Amino acid sequence: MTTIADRRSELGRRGGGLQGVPVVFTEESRFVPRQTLLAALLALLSPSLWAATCSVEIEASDRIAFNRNAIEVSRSCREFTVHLRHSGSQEKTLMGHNWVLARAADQQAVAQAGLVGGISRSFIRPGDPRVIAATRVLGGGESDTVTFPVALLEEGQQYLFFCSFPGHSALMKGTLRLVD
Ligand SMILES: [Cu+2]
Repeated sequence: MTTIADRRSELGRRGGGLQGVPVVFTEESRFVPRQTLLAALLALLSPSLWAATCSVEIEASDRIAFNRNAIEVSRSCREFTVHLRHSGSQEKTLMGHNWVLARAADQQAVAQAGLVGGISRSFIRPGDPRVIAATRVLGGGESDTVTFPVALLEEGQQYLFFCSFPGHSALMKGTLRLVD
């Protein structure tokens, strides 16, 4: 996590400031001029210095549902991370959930192909090239995370995320799209 102090020291290292306000920080420096502090705060507010949120938390429970039906991925992200949590208490063999990403046009075929591998392969056919990203199947109380390069997403393409546990994808799915 980047703190104001980190930003300040970075500005100090660059030796620059906003609008010609000199920014000089040394280890001994105890006194921060008000102007300098203002410059640092303005820098923090500048949109270009804010990294987009390149991750999302998604949850499922003992019901056949995700807690969201849409995910937006900023084009400015190099990678995107999905944190999946199963907040229920049922065994994964009864009410398992995973998070799988594929093109919308491939979604049903990917779910179908995944049935063959069974739960030991998290209902994903090993090596299925249509799977862009997938977590393992979780039971109650478990979590998993998957990260994928945003470069895998094509402009104008439609994507769906879904749970490939048998019978779940009709209810457990949503859209994923690129945004600015
Ligand atoms: Cu599920």
